[in-house]
Amino acid sequence: MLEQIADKLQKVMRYLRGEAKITERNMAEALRQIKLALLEADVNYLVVKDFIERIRIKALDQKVMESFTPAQQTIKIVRDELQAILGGKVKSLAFSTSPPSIFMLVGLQGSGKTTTCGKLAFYLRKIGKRPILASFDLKRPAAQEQLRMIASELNLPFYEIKTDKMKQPEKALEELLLFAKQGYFDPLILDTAGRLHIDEDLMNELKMLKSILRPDEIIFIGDAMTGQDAVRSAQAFDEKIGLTSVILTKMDGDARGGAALSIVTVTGKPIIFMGVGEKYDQLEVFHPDRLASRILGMGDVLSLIEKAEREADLKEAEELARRLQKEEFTLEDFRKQLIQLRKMGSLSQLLSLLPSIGPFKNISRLHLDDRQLIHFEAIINSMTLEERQNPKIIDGRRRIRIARGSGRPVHEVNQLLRQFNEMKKMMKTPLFKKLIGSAKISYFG
Ligand SMILES: Nc1nc2c(ncn2[C@@H]2O[C@H](COP(=O)(O)OP(=O)(O)O)[C@@H](O)[C@H]2O)c(=O)[nH]1
Ligand SMILES: [Mg+2]
Repeated sequence: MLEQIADKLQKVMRYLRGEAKITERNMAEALRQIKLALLEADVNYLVVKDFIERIRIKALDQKVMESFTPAQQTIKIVRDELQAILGGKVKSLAFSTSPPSIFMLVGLQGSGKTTTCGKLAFYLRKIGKRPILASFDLKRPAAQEQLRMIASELNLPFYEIKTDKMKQPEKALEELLLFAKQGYFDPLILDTAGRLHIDEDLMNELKMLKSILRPDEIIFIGDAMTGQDAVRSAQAFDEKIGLTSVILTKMDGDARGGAALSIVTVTGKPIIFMGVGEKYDQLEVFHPDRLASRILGMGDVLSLIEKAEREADLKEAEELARRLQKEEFTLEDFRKQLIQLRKMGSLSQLLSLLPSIGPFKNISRLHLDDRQLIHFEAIINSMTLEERQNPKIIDGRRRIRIARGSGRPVHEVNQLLRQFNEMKKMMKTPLFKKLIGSAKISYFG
């Protein structure tokens, strides 16, 4: 996610760090590079222009230039401005004081509306709400089927609007509202029709839905992978029906970042969530501050801690924290840790949240993918207890035996031992301890 833009901007930040003084000259060079990076990332031209100008003014302020750490301060300015164009603060959904709240999802076909309806309901139920799903499509009443299947997969309530009822939309929607109200559901999440292109027909249908339902949120679902096209269609939807917020999907495939970095400024609507994969739990609250830090390689430790808090097996986390403090981390712990990491979701996704500096510099070299984790587990399972406690004794002969036992090649055994040592180093850092520790505190505190 956003690797391309992150790569380029981090290069500029390294350039700035290398300069002893910030002068108009090296500042101009840095700004030129930032501008190029943003334009290559397909960020809206006007957004780029404003962004660069604001940084120029702030960074060339006397106080910054004469300070002891001009580069650091400039980087902070870039970070803050990046956060600003991503929307500044986290925005929450607007729930109604007289339930059910109504959230209507709109967008072009294929943008991820139906999937996101499911993800959103799944997320809201997790935080204690009682969502209900429904779908309205005059042209293709059968479109409901997809949402019904998602609902049944996730065990979420779904209200079916019978095809013949679609002919009297007002009546059908009133019945739907009554059902939601009487069942104390909140919110009602409504999936709507999509087209490949914006057309009058669709807009009229959505306008009708809006005037009957008076939704609390009209959320534009934009496919981040389509870059400025997503921004343009958001604009068009906003002009025709009026939007309250945006969810960007397929951020997992969006290396450039053009949509995320433009859509808030261009439409004036906040991004509230982002989709980061096809699975139903791959919807994340959109944190402009954390994302800005992540793009600049400052890491997103808070997200990581939250993830650890949510998913980790906390008893084991505590035990691990204890062992880390005593520095007796063994391969057996590593094996448990691997199992835990697998529970926490895709490891590469997790590792990408760590800052790419200091002890974590080589993290991308670790190349741990989820299948490899399973292989590693198999290898460790083939070791004796003694070998797990004291990996130093694992010589060439033992490596061959372990490889045979686990059905993995010897070089993979070597790789595992190497990565174990790297991991051991990494785990001794205060940051990692804090991470493990926070999981402990939230559970035992
Ligand atoms: N990788 C990825 N795929 C997504 C995401 N959200 C949706 N999709 C996929 O996008 C495709 C279209 O989604 P769908 O919900 O049917 O779009 P709709 O036509 O707007 O209702 C499906 O294959 C989804 O699995 C996401 O955040 N990441
Ligand atoms: Mg759909």
